[in-house]
Order: sequence, then structure tokens, then C-alpha cells
Amino acid sequence: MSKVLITSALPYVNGVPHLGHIVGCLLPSDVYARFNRMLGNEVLYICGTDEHGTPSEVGAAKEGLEVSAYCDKYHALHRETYRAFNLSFDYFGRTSSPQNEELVNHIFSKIDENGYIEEKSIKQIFSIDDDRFLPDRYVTGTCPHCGYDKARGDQCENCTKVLEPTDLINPRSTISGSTNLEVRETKHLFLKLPMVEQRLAEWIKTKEPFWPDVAYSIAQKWLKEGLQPRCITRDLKWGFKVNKPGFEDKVFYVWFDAPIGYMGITKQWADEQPENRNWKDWWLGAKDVRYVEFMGKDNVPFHSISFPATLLATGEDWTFVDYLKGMSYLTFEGGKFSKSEKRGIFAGDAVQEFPADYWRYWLMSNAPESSDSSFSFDLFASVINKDLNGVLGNFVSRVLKMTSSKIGDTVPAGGELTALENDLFANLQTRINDYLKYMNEMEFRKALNELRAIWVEGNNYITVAEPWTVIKTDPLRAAAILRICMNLIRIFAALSAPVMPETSEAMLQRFGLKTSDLPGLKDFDVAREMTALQPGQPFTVGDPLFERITPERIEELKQKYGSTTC
Ligand code: B3M
Ligand code: ZN
Repeated sequence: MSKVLITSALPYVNGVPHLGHIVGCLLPSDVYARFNRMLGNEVLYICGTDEHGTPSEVGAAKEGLEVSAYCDKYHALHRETYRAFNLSFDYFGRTSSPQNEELVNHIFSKIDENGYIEEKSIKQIFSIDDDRFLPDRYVTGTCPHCGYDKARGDQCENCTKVLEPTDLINPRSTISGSTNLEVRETKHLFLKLPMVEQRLAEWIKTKEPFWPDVAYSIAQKWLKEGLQPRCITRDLKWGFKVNKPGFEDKVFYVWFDAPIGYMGITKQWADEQPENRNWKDWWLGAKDVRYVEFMGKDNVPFHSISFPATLLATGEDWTFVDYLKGMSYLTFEGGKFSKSEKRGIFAGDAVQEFPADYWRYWLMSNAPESSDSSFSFDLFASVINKDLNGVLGNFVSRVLKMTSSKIGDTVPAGGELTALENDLFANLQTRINDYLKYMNEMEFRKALNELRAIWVEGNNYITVAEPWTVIKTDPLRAAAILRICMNLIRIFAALSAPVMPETSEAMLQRFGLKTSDLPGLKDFDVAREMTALQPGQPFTVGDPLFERITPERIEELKQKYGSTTC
């Protein structure tokens, strides 16, 4: 059994999660965690809310709440939404926890002691109308590199270049829109990235070709451009106070403490059962851990450059990321999801409309992996109707209904297997091996293609075997065919479980089985699994697994969620 540490990028606590957030890191990491558990690996799957930074301060002010109360409120909302999507975190924590503060202080002191920190006076933008410094994201202006006019002060999301707010042309306050800004001098702490550049480059080189293109090329681009010292403190009230004399009135930059949050959250998890759990087993001197990170592509620079650089600078034996899965963006009918413009379906609403598995299946089969992908209600309905209703749901109800009405309510006995079954087993074994390989490689679209093809094999088999005709002349043969089909249902339940846990459970329930009865996915052997459901085992037909989405329903959803094409 190997140990697999999985983290999903920590969503900012402010802001309501939309489908793009779900597919951008949360859901793929969940599918991968579930898959690894089914391989028999020891998994620790960590996530939580990213709570520091200006957005929390601004959001709290808007709602008239203390920042900590605001974070409590939205942390609960995130937790509830992810629970509804059946995200199976081992722990969903918070970057503002005392455990994280302790680690941030420790790491900062280490890198300071080791000579990786320098003080510099910088010019920062102060907004006179807002009466505050405007750090990073709260200055908007034109990108000096590509001319994009809505670039933020921390990063241009058009060309992904990291910026300082003072780089922007025609800067304005994102909070009030005011251009009544002035530049003031303030003293800050910088991480000397050039000091780690060489070691970082060597380390990243060892990752080719094991990182997906999107991640590897972003990291390479950064290195090629040369690393600059990076400011890790901010003039804010909300955040972890900097533990260095002369800087007590500053806090750490949110991107300094957020990735350390992965360790902080692991410590929160361990502190709940100190006798059984030790965070260091995963993070410090942990030689036996494979560490996989999931994130949107805009987060790649922080995870491939600044965070590993921070860890290198400590001189301590931290766990470094082994595989970094960077995802592209999901758009809403080609445009942006926007709460303020009421465009796009948000995660909380989505699970009110349809069961989580519909979304999980659609999002994973259309995951924005090598390029962006676009959500639309037409596409969504067509996939649900075709794949889930037409292929999987139809197979399950056909098999169970026919057996129940023609033979009885137990798995039927009888019949020899024929060349048809040998072909089926061989085709399935090939497809299943491919499915497992793609899941292992986190090639989710390809994996889901195989999953669908595996269901199709079942449909093809029953169409060719024709038990409804055969039963008239050879009831034993028909019984054998239907028993094979029932075992197929159980196999489908096993293979679908990482992606559609509730559907898998519903399929098993037909046979009085539970998720804990599922076979592992390691060395999955079709011929062996085909004998798992033995003659005489009772079953129930049950309700259809899925509901068809009608054209009227599609129209209604388009109206409700601001589709551009309605
Ligand atoms: N909160 C950015 C984001 O949600 C940031 C990720 C932190 S991961 C340590 O996209
Ligand atoms: Zn740009």
C-alpha cells in the first residue's frame, strides 16, 4: 500500500463557488482520491478555505461583519456545498487556523535565519477615498505586457504575467473605482527567489514529462524569465501578523500562508486524533509519500515556483509536489461565470436542480484539461440523456425488469458461457485496463470516454445476445446471459464509483450490497468479477437511475441561469 497525499487548491472563502471552481480542482481531486482509495492506497485528501487577504476584508465590510465572523459564515457555506457534491475530503480546514499560524511563523523564521529574506521599501498605492493601501488584486488597470485593460495588480489573467500594482497603466481602485490614488512608501519583506532559482530549476527538470503540459510550460516560462525577489508581506489588518521586530503592523501575504495551509490543515486533521495521526508523517521527512496537487492554471506559478522555493529556503525536509495537475477554465456558454451579472449556474444551485452525480459525470467528461471547455444546458442535457439515461440507466433497468418479469427476483442459474462471453470479457478487460491507466494518469476525459465505452459494451452484448428471443427456445441460455448482465451491473458500479458514488451505491442496492462490498480496482480481473453475483442472490428492480431532461426543462434552466442563447 502506498501513501498518496492529495490536495485541492484552497478556494477563497469570499465568493460563492461555481461549476468552474468545482471542475477546476475540487472534483478532479475527489475523483482521484476515491480512485486511489479503491486501489487500496492510503490516501490523505486535504482541502479548506483560503481566508486571508483583502477580499475577505472588503467582503466583510460590505456585509457589516467582523472579518472572522464573515469567514465563519462563508467557510460553512463552502463546506455545505462541497458536502452536497460528495467531495470526500479527509479534512476540510481553514488557512486562518492557529495550526497554520504556527507553521507560517516557523517557516518564516527558518527562511529568515537562513538569509532568504530581505527588507525593501516599496512604493504602494494608497487610495485616498477608500482610506487604505490597495494591495495586489484591488488595483485594476492596463497590463503593461499585453495591454489587457482589466489586469489586476497581482497578476494579468490574460497573459498570466505576475505584476506589482504599480506596474499597471491607468490604475484605479477595484473597491470604489476611484482614481484618486497616490503612491506611498512602505517597508516590506521579500523572499529572495534568485537565491533558490538554480535548485528550483533542477528540481522542476526532474518533473518532465510527468507534469501535464499546462503546468510544466508555465513553470518553465517563469524560470526562463528569471526570478525576482517576491514581496511576502502586506499592509492589512486581517492576516497573520509578521513575527519579526519592526514589522508587527504588517501581515503575511495571502499567497505566503495559503500553500502552507495544506500543512496547517493536515495539522488540524491530526490534532483531532493526536493518538492516531501525525501531520509530519505526510509532510516532514516523509519519504514514502507521493504528493499530487490539483489547481486551476492561474495557480500554477505559486505552486511550482513560490511555494517550493519557500520550502527549499527552510533547508528542511518537506514533502514536495510530485505531480501537479493544472486545469484550464470552464466557461459558461463561452463567457465568464458571474454572480453579479447573474450568468452561470453556481454550485449550490446546481445540486438543487439535479443530483450531484449528473454534474460530476458531465464535468469530468468535459473537464478542461488541455484547453478550456464550455458549459451549456444543451450540452449538459444531451450528455445526461444519452450517456446516463440512454446507456447506463437503460441497461440496468432493462436487465433487471426482464429478469424479474420472465424469470424471477433472484440472480438466475444455468447455461454454459459461449464465445460471445469470451469476446465480451476480452473487450472489457482491455477497456478496463485503459480506464484504470487513464485514471492513474489523471487523464480524466480519456478515462470517462472509456467508462462510457465500457457501459456501451454491456448494451452491445445484450443486443447481440437477445435474451428476450433466446428465452423462448432456450431458457437456460437466457438465464446465463442475464446473470452475466447482472454481474456487469456490479462491475459498472465498481468502475463508476470514483465519479458517481451515489449512482454506484444505487446500483449495488439493487442486489442488497453496500459500497464497502465493492471489489478493489487494483488488478481488476473481469473473468473473476463476472462470478461475484451467484445464482439465488435476490435483487429488486428499483426506480430508474436517472431522470430524462426534457426540452422544456432546458428552456426553464436557461431562463433561470442567464444563458446567452435563450
Ligand atoms: N485561493 C486561489 C484560487 O482559489 C487560491 C488558491 C490557494 S491554494 C494554496 O483560485
Ligand atoms: Zn497581460
